[in-house]
Amino acid sequence: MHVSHMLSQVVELIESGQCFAITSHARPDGDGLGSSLALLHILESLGKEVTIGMRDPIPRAYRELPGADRILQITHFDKRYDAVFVIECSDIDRPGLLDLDEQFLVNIDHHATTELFGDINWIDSTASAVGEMIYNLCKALGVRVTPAIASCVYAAILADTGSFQFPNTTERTFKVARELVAHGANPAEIARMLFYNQPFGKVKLTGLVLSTLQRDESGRIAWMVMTQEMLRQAGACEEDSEGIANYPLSIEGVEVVAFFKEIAAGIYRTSLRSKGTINVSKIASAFGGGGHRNASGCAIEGPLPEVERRVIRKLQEALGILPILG
Ligand SMILES: [Mn+2]
Repeated sequence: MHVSHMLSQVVELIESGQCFAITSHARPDGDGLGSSLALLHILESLGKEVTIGMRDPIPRAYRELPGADRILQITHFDKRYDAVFVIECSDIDRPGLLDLDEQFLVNIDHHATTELFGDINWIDSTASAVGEMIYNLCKALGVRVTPAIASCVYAAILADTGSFQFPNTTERTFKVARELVAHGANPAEIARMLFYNQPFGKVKLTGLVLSTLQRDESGRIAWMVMTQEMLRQAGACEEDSEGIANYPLSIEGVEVVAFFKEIAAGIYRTSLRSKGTINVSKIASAFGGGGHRNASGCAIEGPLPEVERRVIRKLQEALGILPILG
């Protein structure tokens, strides 16, 4: 179905309904949060009643976004809405909320691989972020782009394009960003909020984790480890490990990074990041996880040396460094 047709279905639904809810995926990120909050402001400026709820707490970097204090931490929605907007979720389980399938669902995502679990599915894989889609929705509804809407959408795009560095950054991304700034988004202020606002313990933790950095003989695979002891030593929490996995991608020649995080004794949540052609979601799937081409994750049990060996072996196979074992 054509994208503009799906958009007009969403517009009609919003115009005819009164009572809506919004959610995004568990462990929400910049696009999920920025897009959800922008949609909250858009719906409220049309006089709709809106509840916004997510399973997990809001990461510190996003708590200053306009409306962030409105996000409820919930396990389920306790009434029926005219529709629940599910933002940036690959399937109906991603929000981690109970009984979601009993609601009328609007699935809004920019990943072509998303499952069509909604009663309405609006998927636009040409959008750099769901934020860009929400901005189009705002215009389609004839809602004035307020500074709050502009700031939330800008934050979503800034997060999902890696500050306009990733391949999803297009001419249209800059066009939208320019319009958002014209409508009151402040790039320096939003960058400060997202990137220059770190807790002391997070930067200390980064140092401890980076001290474990290794690479394989090819120089194309780098990996590092975080232990519970490091969290204690740095005075950090697990949320503070977000983003550390990207650091080794800055190394010349490194194409893929594995970051092994001890989440309990003998269990390692493993984040995979890539900057080349290797699709790390396939590697994560092989270990029962998932994600995207350039960022994925899985949880693996075992003693650390064995976990490291298994993952690095798979990465070496994927890069053609080692033959694939049968
Ligand atoms: Mn996104």
